[in-house]
Amino acid sequence: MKIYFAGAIRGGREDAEFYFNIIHYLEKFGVVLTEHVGSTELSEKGEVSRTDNDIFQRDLSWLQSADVVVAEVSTPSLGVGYELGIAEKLKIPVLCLYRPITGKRLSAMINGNEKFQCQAYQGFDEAKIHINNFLKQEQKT
Ligand code: 6K6
Repeated sequence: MKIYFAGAIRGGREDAEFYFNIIHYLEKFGVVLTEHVGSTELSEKGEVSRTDNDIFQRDLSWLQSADVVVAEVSTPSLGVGYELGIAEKLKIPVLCLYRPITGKRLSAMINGNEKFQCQAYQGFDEAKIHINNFLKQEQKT
């Protein structure tokens, strides 16, 4: 199974450790195409050796080849929102994980989209349950 993981980069790297743990867990189920998104060494500046156009072209072709998309959407990100819109149009199943934070609400364009499975979680164990349920469903289809 090819898994496209989406998480904020220029949107902010506060949650990089969550991404890292989720990606590590997803690797039990298949290949995570976007493993670098979880790198705790990368800053909001991102990879310096690639142009933005290289990144865009590469990520878009990975997204087109993905069987499922798992996104961590607690930190709002234009790039992640764009990827989710494309995934919907490509009919790729999407799981959006987020941690409810007082005073912040997930965008209605994500939470209100019935094509996406949006699941709140508090800790990593809860995130794993949502991932298990989502991937179990997708493995059956
Ligand atoms: C790699 C690691 C950190 O920074 C980089 C270089 N930049 C990117 N590399 C790979 N994918 C990227 C990069 N910048 C954005 N993306 C894609 O958009 C990822 O797949 C993320 O899911 C999403 C993040 O978008 P922003 O708007 O938060 O940057």
